[in-house]
Amino acid sequence: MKVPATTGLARAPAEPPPLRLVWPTVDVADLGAVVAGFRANGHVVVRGVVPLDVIDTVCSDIAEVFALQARRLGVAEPDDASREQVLAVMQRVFDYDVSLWLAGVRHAARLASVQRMALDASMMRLLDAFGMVAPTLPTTPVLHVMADTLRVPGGYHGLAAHQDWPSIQGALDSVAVWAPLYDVAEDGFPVELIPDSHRHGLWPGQTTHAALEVDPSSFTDSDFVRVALNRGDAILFSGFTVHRSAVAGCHGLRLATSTRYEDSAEPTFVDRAWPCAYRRIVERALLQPGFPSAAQVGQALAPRPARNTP
Ligand SMILES: O=C(O)CCC(=O)C(=O)O
Repeated sequence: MKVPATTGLARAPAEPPPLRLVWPTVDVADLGAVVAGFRANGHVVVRGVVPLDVIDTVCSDIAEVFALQARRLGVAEPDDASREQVLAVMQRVFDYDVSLWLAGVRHAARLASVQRMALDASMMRLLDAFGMVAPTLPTTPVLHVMADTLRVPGGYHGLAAHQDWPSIQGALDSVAVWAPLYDVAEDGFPVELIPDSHRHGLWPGQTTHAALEVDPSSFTDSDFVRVALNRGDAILFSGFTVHRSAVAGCHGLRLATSTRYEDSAEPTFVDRAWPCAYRRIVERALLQPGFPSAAQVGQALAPRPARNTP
């Protein structure tokens, strides 16, 4: 690792990154070890933290979002919310119209179930263990979709090396929780990170539309570690941990959510009056002029049967 102006380790030759194990890996039952691991390393892998029924609901809602478009387009709907079926229906919508697929991904990120996962009691327990006072979310959870067959030309296909803090600029002790919705193997687009990179504070980099990307001359590919995660597991990392999407050699569909939590009482956060680089922007002009008619409003409000949601 070539860290900013502190060490002078040699640049490794360009070759595929070795698959080292991320340490530490802790069961959620040992919350003390979770926090200790995070504080010592800037990241920790927590096994079994997100309840599976909470994840199941997210997956079936995502399947439903794309099923709604599949029905409209007259293409096959998913039979269930398995990864294979979700990929298949996403693929059909993608092949029909990439912008419709993108709209589906953006819409799925707004699902109540995604937000509920971020606010589940399991997450609140974690934040309590970290000693967070009146924790806040600087923005809603992010839904990350990666698949080799769902690659928008010139569009998003993973994030380059970055730290989260510059995108938020809030509490210095923020914790990001990255949780897969299906198992993620080491060749299934995991997140990879540089252990101990948080110790160097802000790394030099360049602002892009997606992040403040860390200067590639500051690291080598072999500095990154990746780990396979099962559904229910999560990686917790600091706002200063350098991380990126693993792409090389990866395939399949990977779905994950990530949420950032901040401690209202972090002293510099209080002194800086809780800044937040995220902005909510509202388009005031009508997106579809002339829509809706009064009849459409009436129809939308007509009685319909309740759903038995889990
Ligand atoms: O899911 C990914 O591939 C990237 C996640 C990430 O870098 C982030 O959440 O900051």
